[in-house]
Amino acid sequence: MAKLKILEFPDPRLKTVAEPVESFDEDLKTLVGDMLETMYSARGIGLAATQVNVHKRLLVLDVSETQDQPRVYVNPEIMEREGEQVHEEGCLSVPGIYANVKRAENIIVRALNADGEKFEEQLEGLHAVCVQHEMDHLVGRLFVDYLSPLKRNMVRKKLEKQRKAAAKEAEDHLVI
Ligand code: GNR
Ligand code: NI
Repeated sequence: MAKLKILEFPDPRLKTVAEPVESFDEDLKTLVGDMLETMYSARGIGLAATQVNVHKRLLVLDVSETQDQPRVYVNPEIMEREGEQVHEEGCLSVPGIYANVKRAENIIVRALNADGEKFEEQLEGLHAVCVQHEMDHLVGRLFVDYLSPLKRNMVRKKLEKQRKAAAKEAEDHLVI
């Protein structure tokens, strides 16, 4: 298994629209394993293939408290949505930024597992939020796209500042 690099906003590759998965081969299983390792190591509850620069319709998540219930959704489709919920969201591609986002409360999702077998389930609460957040990534959308352009610009500047501070920190720690 391998930990993959997560793209960060405003990387234009995060705007790529993913293509359906067509082959359920060993490469797909390796990618799923690598995405789960990447998600757990980053302490995320979900990860879309787009975030690791693979533009296929595939997402993984684990919304369990014990972080031991990995779930895989290949070519996911939302068949039905009902109700509304507002949840504070974060994103591994927008580190350190949190904002309230309005999503459907209940959804019915149809998808395939890593073996290409079809399943359908009804989700609510955080599980439903997470699937909707990840499916947005697959069409090139981030949760900050729901904010006003002004706020999104503030996010861009804050991330730039964070990155500069991190680079300076790394420099300060250089031992020669
Ligand atoms: O780790 C994550 N937490 C989270 C919290 C609220 C709503 C959505 C998420 S998903 C996010 C991981 C991520 O960026 N997935 O794309
Ligand atoms: Ni995200």
